[in-house]
Amino acid sequence: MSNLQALIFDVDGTLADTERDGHRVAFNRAFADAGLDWDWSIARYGELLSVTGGKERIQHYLTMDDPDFEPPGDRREWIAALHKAKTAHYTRLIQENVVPLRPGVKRLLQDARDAGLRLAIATTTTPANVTALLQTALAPDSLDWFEVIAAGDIVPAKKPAPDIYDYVLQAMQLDPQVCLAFEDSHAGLQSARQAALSTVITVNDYTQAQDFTGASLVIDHLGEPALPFEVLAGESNGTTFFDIPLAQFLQTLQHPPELSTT
Ligand code: XBP
Ligand code: MG
Repeated sequence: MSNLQALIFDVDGTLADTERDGHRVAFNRAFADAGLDWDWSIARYGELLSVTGGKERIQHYLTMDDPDFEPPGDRREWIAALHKAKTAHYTRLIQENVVPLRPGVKRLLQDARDAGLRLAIATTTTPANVTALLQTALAPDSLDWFEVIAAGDIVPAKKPAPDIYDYVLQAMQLDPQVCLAFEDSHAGLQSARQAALSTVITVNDYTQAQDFTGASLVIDHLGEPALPFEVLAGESNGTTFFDIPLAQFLQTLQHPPELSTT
């Protein structure tokens, strides 16, 4: 019998495919505004996603791709200002509804609320980005659906470090054994698994070739009754879309110790 109590969601790539048409476009607009000739193509951005966090990604790109460029003034402050401009572009884009939620996300969140499960968010992205996405794509009141929204610089080390999931578990006073995490990336899986969370992966174009060893279930999306998911690894208990009984099934399985990264 399951004692599942909470579902914890990543945002970027998991709730919505925000990276290619949201974050990437916002970065490029901020670069253009700043007079930079940087332009992140869809393919190059896929490589840059291995660096989690927008400020960290800019820092990495500056070092690797434009090492001779000397930002004016303090480098950290310059990156922070550029990133702030990117966040403004991103929230505007999201408010224009350019990025919908992924299949099954809204249904699962509503079902979880109806079932009395507790909900939380654990993400690398900036808090304003989460607010814009939830209010626009989920529901105007949906910030209240989540007991904890842990985002961005609230912890010192971003994914793949476990800090953001540890923060959520601490804030909710929950053991990882009674929770299930939802992620889309290798870095996100490492983060959740190091926090001892059973983790479901919904892959996307940027992450489908990544290593998801240690995940409870790997699927192409959460699915709907009329839109079955494809199981890429793991056992879906005969279900074709992600529902609460499947969440409970996966939580009771837990993980054999040899798959644990803790
Ligand atoms: C998401 C990210 C984020 C966004 C940019 O990772 O890496 O950095 O791309 O967000 P995850 P900011 O889904 O694993 O949390 O620019 O606001 O940092
Ligand atoms: Mg993600």
